[in-house]
Amino acid sequence: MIQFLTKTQAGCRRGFLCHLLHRITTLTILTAVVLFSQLIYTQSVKAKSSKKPNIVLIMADDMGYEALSSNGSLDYQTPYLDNMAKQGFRFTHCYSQPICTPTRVKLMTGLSNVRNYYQFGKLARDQKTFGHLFQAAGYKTCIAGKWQLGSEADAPQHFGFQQALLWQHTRKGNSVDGFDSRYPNPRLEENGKKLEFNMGEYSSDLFSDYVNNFMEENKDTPFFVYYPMALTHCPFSPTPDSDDWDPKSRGSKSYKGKAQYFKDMVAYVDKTIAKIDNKLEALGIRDNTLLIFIGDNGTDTPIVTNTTYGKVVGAKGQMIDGGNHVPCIVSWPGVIKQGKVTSDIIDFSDMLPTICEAAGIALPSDIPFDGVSFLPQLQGKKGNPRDSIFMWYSRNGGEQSARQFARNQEYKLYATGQFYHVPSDLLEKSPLKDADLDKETLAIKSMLQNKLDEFAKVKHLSFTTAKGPKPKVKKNANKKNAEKKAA
Ligand SMILES: [Ca+2]
Repeated sequence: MIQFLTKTQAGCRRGFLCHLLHRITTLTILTAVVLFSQLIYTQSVKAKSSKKPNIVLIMADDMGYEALSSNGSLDYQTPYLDNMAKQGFRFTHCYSQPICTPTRVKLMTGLSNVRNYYQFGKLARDQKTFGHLFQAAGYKTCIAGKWQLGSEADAPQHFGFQQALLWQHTRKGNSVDGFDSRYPNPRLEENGKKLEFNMGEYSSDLFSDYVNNFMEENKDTPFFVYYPMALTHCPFSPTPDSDDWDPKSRGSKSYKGKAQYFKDMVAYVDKTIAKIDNKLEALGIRDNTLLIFIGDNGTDTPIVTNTTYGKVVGAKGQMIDGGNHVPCIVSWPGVIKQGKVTSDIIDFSDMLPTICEAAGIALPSDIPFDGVSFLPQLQGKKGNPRDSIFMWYSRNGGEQSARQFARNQEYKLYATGQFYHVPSDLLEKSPLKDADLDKETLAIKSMLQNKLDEFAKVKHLSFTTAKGPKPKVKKNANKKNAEKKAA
């Protein structure tokens, strides 16, 4: 019994020490686990908050400012884009170039056309694009939609896009027997490889599927998607949602098609934006994705749109407002905390510096970028809004035929001296005379003249001897064979 007690007491003493040691050890381990967990959590939050944003830049073709119901259209409805605008930013003064290629060159390089535009349908091979900048920064890059910037098979990769599904890349936009190949059963190229579709496919569905697949595959890495849509360029023709959609159609044979379908095409743009936006949401990356929707130039003729501010006549290709006033909706739920309609004026040279700043990409110092980043405004700051924009436009690149203006939200001054009040004179029929102007308006005119003078000093670079290969001009005799081979 004594022995048992002694043993028990000794056991108790040993047990107490063991218990104490055990508790100390457990507490030490627990503390280490808690500290370690906190460290992991802090790093994870830090990683999450510092993860570079994805950029999705979507540009409709020939869809002017007035085509969105949020911008005043009474004839078409764009509920999805309208809702996106309500929660994001809607710019009421965004200006492109009057037609496709000049706009694309300006958008992709961040430079005024006066510096680097040389030919319709071409982008000089020695130019640096936003694709290059994002790829160099470790982004995965993708382009889908319309190309029309050089038919070399490697063109999209050469300009910084790792993945590409394009229309009018290595082939012309029409088949040899005259069908437009951009919409139903389209002829496309994926990374330069020809693809034929003949099962009732619609190009917008193919492009948006491609974009969505790319985003899914790269959801864990920052990515940059540039989607220059085929819609809503002519030929105005049925979409899969039109009553008379024909899945066997080979496309329109007339260049313009029928204007009555423009409405359906606008609705399909809206539906496509919803499809991509919903995909971002489903992937759990919507908050960290900056999505920008723009139009590449004004609506084409013969489209006339009734709006809350009167009839707007499509003026693609022209210097008047209807030729280059375009929609711009910006959505970034993780950053834009409150929806805003802004009258800050922006042009297409501003997109490159804005998306680069959003991604933390420093602009190369050897390129004289013309844009101003509007990122601060998206972040709720005043930023550095422009007092005016400058446009230099020459369809075929010649300096002699170039037209130029500088403008602010209300007034526009041409290099040739004509001065207009745009809101009251959309068609620019009544140039203002100095004698009729008050001091304030004369000061605006003087400010715009300074802008014109500033760009008058810029040297227009000639790309007739561009570093890249000159485009091969096919002779008519060879055209038929080339088209047969392509098919
Ligand atoms: Ca266009």
